[in-house]
Amino acid sequence: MTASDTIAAISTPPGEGAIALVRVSGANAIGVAGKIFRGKEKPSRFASHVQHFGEIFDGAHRLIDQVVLSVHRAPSSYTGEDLVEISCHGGTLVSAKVLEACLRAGARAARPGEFTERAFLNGKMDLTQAEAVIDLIRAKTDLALRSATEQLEGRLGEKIRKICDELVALLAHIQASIDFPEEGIAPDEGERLRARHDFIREEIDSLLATADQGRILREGVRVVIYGATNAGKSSLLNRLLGYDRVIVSDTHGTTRDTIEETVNLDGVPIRLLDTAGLRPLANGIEREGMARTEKSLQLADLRLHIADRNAPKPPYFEEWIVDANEIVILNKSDLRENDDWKNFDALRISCLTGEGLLELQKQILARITEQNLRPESPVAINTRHRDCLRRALESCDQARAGMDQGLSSEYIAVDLNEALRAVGEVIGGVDVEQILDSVFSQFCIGK
Ligand SMILES: Nc1nc2c(ncn2[C@@H]2O[C@H](COP(=O)(O)OP(=O)(O)OP(=O)(O)O)[C@@H](O)[C@H]2O)c(=O)[nH]1
Ligand SMILES: [Mg+2]
Repeated sequence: MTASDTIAAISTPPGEGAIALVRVSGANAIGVAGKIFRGKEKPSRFASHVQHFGEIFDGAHRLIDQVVLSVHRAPSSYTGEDLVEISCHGGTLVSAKVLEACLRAGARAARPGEFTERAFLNGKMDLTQAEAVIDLIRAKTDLALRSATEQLEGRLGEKIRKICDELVALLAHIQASIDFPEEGIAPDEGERLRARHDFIREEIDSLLATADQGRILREGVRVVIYGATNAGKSSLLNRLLGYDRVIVSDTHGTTRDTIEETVNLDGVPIRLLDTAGLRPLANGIEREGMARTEKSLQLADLRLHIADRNAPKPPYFEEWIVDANEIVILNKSDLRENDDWKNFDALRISCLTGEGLLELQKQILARITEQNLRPESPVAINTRHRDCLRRALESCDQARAGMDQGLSSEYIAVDLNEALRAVGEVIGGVDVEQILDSVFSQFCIGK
């Protein structure tokens, strides 16, 4: 499958730099290059993957820039189509003019992600690999980067294909008894069939268990700082970030909105949220801020509940229930402790002197590890994969229920087909008929 038209885009980020890269892909990519490039040789005569120096001219034969151009012939290119790469000088206007020249010569402006989409459509990569490209670009920690690289190399795709193969084999055993009931073959039945099924279910389940880690690798752990006004929430955010991001003042209710920043804590990306302080007598804007705080708290992986050690203990602390997702912190340990806090079990820190902050970071990491949120395995699925695999699991369970109830093979096969389709969606679809044909050709069916 190939898209027919030729696309072009500036592949480097906007702004000034040493070099900008303009890419052209499609059946007419080399033709487009031929119209705008002048050098010792014509691009149509270039060997694949070799760089050539030359000049780019626009339609009116005006010189735009001196460039280096290479031709990557199908199918040995990123997109699997003929691909031309033009490295021009990295000015915003220069690169825009080179792109314009390409468009005037017959290419069309590419949509976001279209080069990678074509790579997928042309079978250069499966869907998980295409998704890994964007993860790789966005990776903020070493582990996220490693995870993306491994996914790009096809580790997740491999696992998915293995599950597909096992589902196909299971289907084949069931289908064999439908299609060739009289033939002298011995497809698995009863316990052996169930064991096959249960093995597949377990594999899907263990991939599903990586969803939380996948979310954290891609988005970070959501850690929400909350508590009474003036407790030092914004000071804590600034401290953990290492610079003064948020306004700090001794006025109660300084922070009105939620503020989010990402920090890298020992390789774990943390999305830190500073929130509007909670207090009973709040005006309109503050109430809205507090509503936002509540919302952030609902989505938090971990809550840092901070109070001022120097101030009286807020009454709500009396019946406060601290769960595993909350760390209670008493701030301002450089000041005298109010008697209310005597023997109160909490981590004491000072955002002013930095005392206790290392211990806090340790505790944050420990909680993340305890809750199995600390990403370790580089194979971790994203939300799309999770949705596909959940559907697959449901269908598997239905098939299993069918087996247990002694339903006829046709019914069980329908559910397993559904499961196969859902797992296949993770990598971009499987052709069930084709795989079944190839499996059946291996079956030794009677004489
Ligand atoms: N002595 C002392 N003062 C601190 C410490 N941490 C914060 N403060 C001060 O306490 C005041 C309130 O700090 P903020 O960080 O603005 O408090 P907040 O919880 O964000 O307050 P709101 O945004 O109003 O809810 C400021 O004057 C800070 O300088 C600390 O550890 N020791
Ligand atoms: Mg604040």
